[in-house]
Amino acid sequence: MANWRSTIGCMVLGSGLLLGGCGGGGGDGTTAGDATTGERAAAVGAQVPDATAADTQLPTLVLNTPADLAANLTGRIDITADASDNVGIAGVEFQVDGALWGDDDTNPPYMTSITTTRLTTGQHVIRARARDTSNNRSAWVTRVVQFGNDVQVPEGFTKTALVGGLTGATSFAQAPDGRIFVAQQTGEVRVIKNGVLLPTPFATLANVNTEGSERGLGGIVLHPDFATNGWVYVYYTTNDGGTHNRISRFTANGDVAAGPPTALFGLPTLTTTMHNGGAMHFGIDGKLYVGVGDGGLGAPAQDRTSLFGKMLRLNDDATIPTDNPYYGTNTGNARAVWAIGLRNPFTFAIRPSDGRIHINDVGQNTWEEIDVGIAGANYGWPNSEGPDNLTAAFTAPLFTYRHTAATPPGSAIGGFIIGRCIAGGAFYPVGGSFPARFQGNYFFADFTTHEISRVDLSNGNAVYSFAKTVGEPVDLRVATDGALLVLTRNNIVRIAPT
Ligand SMILES: [Ca+2]
Ligand SMILES: [Ca+2]
Repeated sequence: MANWRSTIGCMVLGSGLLLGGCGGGGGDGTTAGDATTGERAAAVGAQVPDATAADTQLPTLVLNTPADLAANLTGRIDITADASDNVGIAGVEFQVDGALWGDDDTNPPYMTSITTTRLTTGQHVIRARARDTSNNRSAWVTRVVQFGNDVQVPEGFTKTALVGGLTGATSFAQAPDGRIFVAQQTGEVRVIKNGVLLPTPFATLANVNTEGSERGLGGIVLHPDFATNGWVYVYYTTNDGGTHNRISRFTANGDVAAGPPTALFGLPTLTTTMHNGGAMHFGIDGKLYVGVGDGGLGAPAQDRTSLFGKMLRLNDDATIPTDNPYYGTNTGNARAVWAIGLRNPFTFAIRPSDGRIHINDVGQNTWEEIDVGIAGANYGWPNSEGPDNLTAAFTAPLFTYRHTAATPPGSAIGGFIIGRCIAGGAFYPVGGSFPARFQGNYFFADFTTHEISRVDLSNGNAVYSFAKTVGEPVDLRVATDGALLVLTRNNIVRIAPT
């Protein structure tokens, strides 16, 4: 487990070359930064010991308030710091959630403030660093804090119900034409067109097994060439030939299926109703990735010849790619195994820009986790959960959070992010309609807390609270218009800049 709090400070430091250049007599005039730095150096000229020597000594900073792990903050909070340097401090920069917060403070006392109601209730990360007159920067000093109040989206965003009227929704997908396809657990595929839930289902699956609370239709994905081939893939529990999960494919004819689906790939017979998995997405390699739960059995997740507790990789006709990691050592359908050691990967996401995969694995007793998808990786279940009992054989989670608050709150891995069932993941694209500080983030939801958080992949995988829904989230998607869509059991919530 990479401890993101210890990696935040690893920013590239400014060099002392600018001051050296200025001291050469008249300056080399190469950058506007020289003039600025030169002016600052002149302003503290009495402190410059040798104008011809570069100052390479970093400034230092002490962040006085807020305290680390300050909880339930309300009202306005002041962020205050002291800075010192061998030559002189040019300014102190502040960040909130990985983005600069206001201008540099160039005069002591160094401070800024934030009104807590501007950000969503939950975890936020405050940072400060000092810059000296030679543009040397201290490491970021970080405080992880928790905002109180009851704020459900950050300032500048609105949350609206795109559509209601769904029943037992589990997964959704969006066509290039904007239509949204929703899987309902009892076997219906519904279509939302122009913001309206069509009364006639796209299809209703026959022989769906919905025993227990987890069986049924659990996943849906559209082929990358859906616009031309109309292929809609579903993952569901069927009674045909013994109770098992199956991947089938419909062909669309307008807003309804052209006929019954074709069964493409069968998973092993189930012996419990739990941990069915069901998430499906196409990679940028054109392959179909499938998250399969451990069937409530645990141990088979470590058996690379079992299909339980795995990420699978298939061709779009459910034949098996010959470059799968165990293609040469497994036989039959087990050649589809791509990664092992998962408990219930009910949701995952693939980044369109480069194919990076984040697998959300629902935990058992203590931890929820986000794993980075790697061919042949072993994520440890059932021997390891979250950061517990990791060995060299297991790939540690990218981020993991507890089911219950630590003592004191926020002090364990995962900080103030708490939940019992990770469900829904989406990469927010660079160039989308969200402000720059949200772009490139990985958003994930928790079914039990209804909270949506975001992983700041460019800031040491720090995690910030983003939104909260009324209903229970089961899936996330960035819509074709750049909004973040949250599928709950009975509606779709749209979150977008105001
Ligand atoms: Ca210095
Ligand atoms: Ca794991």
